[in-house]
Amino acid sequence: MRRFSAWPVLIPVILLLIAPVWAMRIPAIDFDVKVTPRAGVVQTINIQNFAFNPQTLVVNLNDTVRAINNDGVPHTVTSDQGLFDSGTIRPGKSKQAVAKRRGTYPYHCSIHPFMKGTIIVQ
Ligand SMILES: [Cu+2]
Repeated sequence: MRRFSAWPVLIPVILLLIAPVWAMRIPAIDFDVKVTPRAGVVQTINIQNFAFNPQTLVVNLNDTVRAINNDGVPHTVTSDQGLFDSGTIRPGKSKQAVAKRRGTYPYHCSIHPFMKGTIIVQ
C-alpha cells in the first residue's frame, strides 16, 4: 500500500502563500525599464524651483512616468515606502519609469526631503 504524501497538497498551498510576496518584488513604479514601452501614455513630472509639478500625478497602469529636472541642481523621485527610486536626475536630464501596480505612492526627493509629490496609478 502506498504511503499518503502531503506534498501534492502542500506545494500549491505554499505557492499560493508566496505569490503575493513575490508580486510585491516588482517595483510599483519601475525605473529599471530599459526598453521604450510599446503601450501607454507618457506622463510628465516637471521638477522646477525645488518642487514636483504636478504635485499629484494620476496615471493609468502601464503609462510611462517621465521625470524631467529643469532645476540647476540634481533631484530624485524616491518612494516614501521604498517601492521605487529614480536615482539622481541631473540638471537638464530626465528619467523614465513604467507604472506597474495600482495604488497611491507618495514620494520625495532624497536630496531635498522637503520636496514631496504623489503618483496615483489607477
Ligand atoms: Cu531635490
